[in-house]
Amino acid sequence: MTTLQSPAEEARQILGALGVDLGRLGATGLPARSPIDGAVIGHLADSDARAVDRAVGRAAEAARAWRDVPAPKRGELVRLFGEELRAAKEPLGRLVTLEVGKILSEGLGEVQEMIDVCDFAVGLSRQLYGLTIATERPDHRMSESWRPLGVVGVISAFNFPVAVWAWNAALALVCGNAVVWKPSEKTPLTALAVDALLARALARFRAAGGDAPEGLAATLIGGRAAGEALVDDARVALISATGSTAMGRAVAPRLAARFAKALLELGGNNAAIVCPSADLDLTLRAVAFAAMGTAGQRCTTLRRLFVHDAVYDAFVSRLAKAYGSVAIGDPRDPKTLVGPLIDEAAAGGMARALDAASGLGGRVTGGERLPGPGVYVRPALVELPRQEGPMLEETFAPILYVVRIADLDAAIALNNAAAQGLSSSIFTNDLREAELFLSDRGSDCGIANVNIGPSGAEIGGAFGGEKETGGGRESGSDAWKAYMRRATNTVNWSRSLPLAQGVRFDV
Ligand code: UN1
Repeated sequence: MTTLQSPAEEARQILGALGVDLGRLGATGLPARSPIDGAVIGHLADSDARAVDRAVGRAAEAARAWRDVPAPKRGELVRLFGEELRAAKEPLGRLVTLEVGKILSEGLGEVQEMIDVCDFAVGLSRQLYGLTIATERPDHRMSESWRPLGVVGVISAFNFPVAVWAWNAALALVCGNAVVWKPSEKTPLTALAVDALLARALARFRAAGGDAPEGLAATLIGGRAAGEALVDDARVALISATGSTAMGRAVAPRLAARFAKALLELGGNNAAIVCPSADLDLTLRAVAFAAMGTAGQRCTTLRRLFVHDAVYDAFVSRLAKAYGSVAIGDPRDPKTLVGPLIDEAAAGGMARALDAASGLGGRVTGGERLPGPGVYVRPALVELPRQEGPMLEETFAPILYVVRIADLDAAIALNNAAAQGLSSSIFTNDLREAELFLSDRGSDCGIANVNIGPSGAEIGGAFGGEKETGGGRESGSDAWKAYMRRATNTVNWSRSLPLAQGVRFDV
């Protein structure tokens, strides 16, 4: 085993190198920890409602100036930010690993996802297309155009502490908005690092004559009170919130009460179906990554597996071997595939779910607690006689429930029986099965894949899901429209006033 530096020491070094003022790390306030050993890296001041009020006030003013900057010029700021991310990919990726506990290749992948969405947003900054619409009236022109919303609030979760903010911020900024971010209180340090990198991009943008107002992008370190103040602030036009369904249930009615826009990215209880014709080597690798990767802490993590009777015994025994042998430990060690859970509460949730599954006749492989410091567990494979109990709940931990199936229609019904509808997969080489899964009668999720696991989406597609996942879509495709308001514009360039629908009103 390679000797590695203490996570706290290494995190401080990286923060300093990335331009974060280490003076912000004090002895009181919100603790920032590394799950690698559970040690506190430092404490940060907790933003109160007044701090939120000030940041939103500045952002509202900034948004009024930023909307006057042409969109392709706004894209230039995001391009510069993408350059900063490219230059800092290695240390920032390592900081993600230190603060979240995901393995280094996933930490780097998270930064790559930020770079990708910046590139996407830069292209988009010249493509915020509206429509020209046929009008029934002569010498009239009808069109649709897209305008900035103003202030966009982003509330993000610990598991993708910086990428999810980037999906939102890169798009929101090219769309002409100011952004106020409340990162998870479990991951404030990566947020501060990203904030420092954005400050560098802003400085370069201004030095080149760009007009970026103060307060355009604010980062508020804080807990629930700060999040609530952001959600309730009438000047915030859209809240994009990523987290649990419980969080969404608390946020959505508050936004509805003030008719604000909501972009919700909530829980997932993602499934995959393994059919008799599946390439089992490929399926094994896909299932292992989707279920055990990020220690089961992605919203797209594979949690439910339906395996056809014809391949069940052969496949599940191989899978059990993989669960027994996967390397667990310090995520900085290149041999490690599964790092720590974020905190003790996550291990508690996992243990409770496994107990409940055993009570239902589940056969559990793995799942045991490993020695710390830090919360390390062996991922668990749970063979259940039928889908019930904890299998229908999202436990944010590496538990994969497996159920034997005899027919595809029944498996699709089981896939769709979850309360959430984020991501789903089928493993098959049968065209008819694949197309059925993707059809109207198939998966009801926002993401449906063939011969790929449910996690690890690229930013080019719209990301999000249905039902208790919240319905929001982020990153690619036309997700940008969520950050703008649509205006339908009709221009009469004739000398008369024909009314629509043939209505007469002659005064
Ligand atoms: C999340 O877990 O909140 O598809 C986001 C994926 C990643 C994003 C996950 N691109 O797994």
